[in-house]
Amino acid sequence: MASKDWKTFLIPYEQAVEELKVKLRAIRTEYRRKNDYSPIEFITGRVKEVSSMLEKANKFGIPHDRLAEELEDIAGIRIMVQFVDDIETVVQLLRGRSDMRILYEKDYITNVKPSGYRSYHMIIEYPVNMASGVVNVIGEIQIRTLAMNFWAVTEHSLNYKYKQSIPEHIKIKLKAAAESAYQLDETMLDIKDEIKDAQKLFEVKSALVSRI
Ligand code: 0O2
Repeated sequence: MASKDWKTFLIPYEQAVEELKVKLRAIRTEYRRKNDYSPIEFITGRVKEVSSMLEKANKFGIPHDRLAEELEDIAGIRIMVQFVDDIETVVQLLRGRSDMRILYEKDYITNVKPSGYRSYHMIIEYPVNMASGVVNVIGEIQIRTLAMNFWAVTEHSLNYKYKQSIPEHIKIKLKAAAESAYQLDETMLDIKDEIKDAQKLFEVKSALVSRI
């Protein structure tokens, strides 16, 4: 595909990512306005790099005219939460939405990947209204705690550095770090109510100070 064709191919994906970021960030704003605890901490989104798409297509033998159907993470959204049980809340929230269809889900929290990776993935179909009509875009929403995200982002950059062949001694350290991240999530969950109270107090104090 020529670079102009890639640009055209990616338009609905870019649109989907932008719309989903705005809509999902609005959920956090809504909770905050109501002075309620938000299960969403922050959201990021990206459209997969063409080089990364081609790499994956080559790895799995996907013909270029099948990319839209076979590559499910061309449009990617990441939702970060503070506590492990917020993931279930966000999952329920997404399942109840009328602007997307959940195709299937992958629970890498119960079924931790051999690398140590933990996250909850939802593969969705999202309609984008283009000038030419509606295009149903397939995308992936990853939901994870801040600790899971720290681990995943770090491991991802090491994979990039070592071209997917991280040395064994570093892999062992990464496994240990994944276990520590899991323990951190469990400990924070134990004191979730304490933390929520403290954050609420802190927000009230900040609001008062900003009015002075
Ligand atoms: P990027 O740069 O985030 O786009 P497979 O290749 O079969 O393992 P599959 O079936 O395509 O994966 O889907 P899966 O397992 O849901 O993984 C898709 C995305 O999840 C990955 O995209 C990563 O973002 C994340 N992910 C999955 N496993 C790992 C892991 O072990 N470590 C980290 N850091 N992230 C992971 P890409 O295309 O790899 O990368």
